[in-house]
Amino acid sequence: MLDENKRWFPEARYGLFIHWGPYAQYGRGEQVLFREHLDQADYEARARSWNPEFFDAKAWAKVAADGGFKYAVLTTRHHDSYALWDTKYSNYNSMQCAPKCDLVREYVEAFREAGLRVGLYYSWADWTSKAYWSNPDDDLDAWNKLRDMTHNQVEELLTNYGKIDVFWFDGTWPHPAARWDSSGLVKRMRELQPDILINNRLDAESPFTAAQGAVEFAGESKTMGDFGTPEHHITADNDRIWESCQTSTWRLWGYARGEHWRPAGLMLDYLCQASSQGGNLLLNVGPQPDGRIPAEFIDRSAKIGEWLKVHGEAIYGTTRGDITEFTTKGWQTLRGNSLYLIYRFWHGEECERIAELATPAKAATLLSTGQSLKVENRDDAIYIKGMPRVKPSSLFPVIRLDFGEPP
Ligand code: FHN
Repeated sequence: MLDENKRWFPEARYGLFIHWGPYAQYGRGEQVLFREHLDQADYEARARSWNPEFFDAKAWAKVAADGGFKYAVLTTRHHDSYALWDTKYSNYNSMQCAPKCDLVREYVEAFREAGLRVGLYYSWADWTSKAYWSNPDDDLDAWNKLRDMTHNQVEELLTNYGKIDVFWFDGTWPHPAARWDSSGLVKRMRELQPDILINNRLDAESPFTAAQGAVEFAGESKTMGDFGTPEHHITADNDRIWESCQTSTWRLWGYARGEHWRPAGLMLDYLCQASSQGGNLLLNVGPQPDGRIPAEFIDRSAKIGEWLKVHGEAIYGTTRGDITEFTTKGWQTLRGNSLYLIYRFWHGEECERIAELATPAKAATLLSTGQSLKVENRDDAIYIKGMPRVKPSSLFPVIRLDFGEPP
């Protein structure tokens, strides 16, 4: 059973993932250093001079709030090891380099002020480190320095920035939890922030990661952490809470110039699918190198935010629905005595037949318009009548079936 102080997470359903760092200057995603075998010294020199002149955390927070997101997770350090905060364990950070700004502090303060919960992403990986790419036994001093850097920086982030709601690890591979002392770090994290939710990317050699269909390079653990993190896919985990992370462009997480953007309907489909299976969606954006969020994302996110203003009760705070016959038409969620039918397409029929329901329905409401629909409870099924022939919503129409007093 989830602690009372952590139940906000599965109820929130919808989080904004933000991948941002000096790699955005290249416009080719967040892994350009590694994928294109760039010269480390050249990359670092360009990173040190990176200065996002239009960065405005309050503007980011407004986009998130308008989009209906309930929490956010910002990359504080990706695999290139550049830190977006004033860390004392490395001068390769946004305070000592060109921005002269603690970007993490700007982010947490602006998003809290906008009413969102704040999460921090931190990669165990340091692609600039020889020790990271070596067998730790070859040079234990170097390995221990790398591991201690990780522990110290995480402790800094959980000490100097107020209440942190989510900690999102990444990049354990190719080293197992024992090498990182993941358990020891998690123990310390819970001492510092008792209510924090920690994801499961804590062990590159977890049997779950390798054998049970997880995304093997994600370093997921089945036994450690508070929630699962299926990446680029939506796979329900019946044993614990989980959150699917998805990109808003083809598959890159960091800013990609000229990349194809997924349509708002597809992004919303991810959210409805995850919610219908009892999980969260962490939808990613990669801000531009100048600090602005791409207009293409703002446009799509606002459309979903508008839909959530009218239909959010079918998403936030719901649990999974499981009426098999409806699955060809859309997604379904449950909240108390209400069943929500989320239509991925509108068939234009005047009547909807829902079998498999033991309890007679008291009322049916088309959320998109507020219109009450006629309900007939017959022996074989519940019939909803009076549905408009024309699709009533720009994205996914929703019908709420009430089996008790309407919410
Ligand atoms: O290598 C990273 C990748 O750049 C990105 O940060 C994703 C987000 O979950 N995680 C790793 C790939 O699993």
